[in-house]
Amino acid sequence: MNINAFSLKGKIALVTGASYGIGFAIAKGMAECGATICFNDINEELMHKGIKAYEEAGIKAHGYVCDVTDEAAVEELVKKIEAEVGVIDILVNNAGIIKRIPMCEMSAADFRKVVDVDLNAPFIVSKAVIPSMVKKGHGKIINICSMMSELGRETVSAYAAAKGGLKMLTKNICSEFGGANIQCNGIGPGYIATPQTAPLREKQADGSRHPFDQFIISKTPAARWGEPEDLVGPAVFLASDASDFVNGHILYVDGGILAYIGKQP
Ligand code: NAP
Ligand code: GCO
Repeated sequence: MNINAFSLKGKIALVTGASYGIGFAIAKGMAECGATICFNDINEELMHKGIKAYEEAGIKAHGYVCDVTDEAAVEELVKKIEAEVGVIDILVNNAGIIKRIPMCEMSAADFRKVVDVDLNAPFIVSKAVIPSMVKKGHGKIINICSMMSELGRETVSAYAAAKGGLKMLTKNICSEFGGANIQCNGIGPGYIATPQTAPLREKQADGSRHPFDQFIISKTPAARWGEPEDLVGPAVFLASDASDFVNGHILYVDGGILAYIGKQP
């Protein structure tokens, strides 16, 4: 086994929405394995905060302001990266939003917004980077899916529909571009402690854990929330030569949630 198969030395990675949270952790880990990091945020101030955070970690990241739902802006972003940094070898479609609203109270506009960011945008960004990957003769695309690519729950109809679609988009990119030596896989994080899930972990007035927090602990064999760092090893694997024959796979990094009926109350 050539241990260098896990190295990302000489590779250029674009991680979308990676000023903080899961995207930041994945990008930082990829940089520590040798990759050059490009990332975007929709918000300029947060992008600059992200640059600073990478610098504090000893990483010279290339930051860009771009709304991943805006096809023209994404095409411009990819052209800029190719001119300033080089052809993208690894794309991580990480940027995402969630709206937790009971379905019959959710507007169609809200539903469309979630699908736009969580499903349409990974299509848009993948479509922008694939032609150069084909020309280069290789590429890695990693879509950040979710438990909701497999399971539903109340109030997250748009998010589950989008993440379910993202699972199938992953399989379709695999099918359409596997012959060009492009591997497209997904990572399905469990419940990870980031700003996106902060409302589900807020301490109660009496200092007790949030009911949902307690629920997730009971549904996770690891009996803990995941940390963004728990996703780094799987992401590096899927970005590296070590996974060249892994394609169309959703790698769930969930502490065992999908395998477990849940602790008896
Ligand atoms: P987060 O803390 O909410 O961060 C999301 C990032 O995406 C932010 O940097 C945000 O930028 C960016 N973003 C949102 N809309 C964008 C747009 N239109 N264009 C560009 N950037 C945009 O989320 P997270 O928890 O790190 O999650 C990252 C990914 O993992 C998401 O796809 C999420 O669905 C998925 N995921 C999360 C969990 C979890 O438990 N946390 C589990 C499974 C999957 P701004 O801050 O400027 O809005
Ligand atoms: C929710 C959570 C989840 C996580 C994640 C689980 O409200 O249920 O936000 O959706 O974000 O997607 O994998």
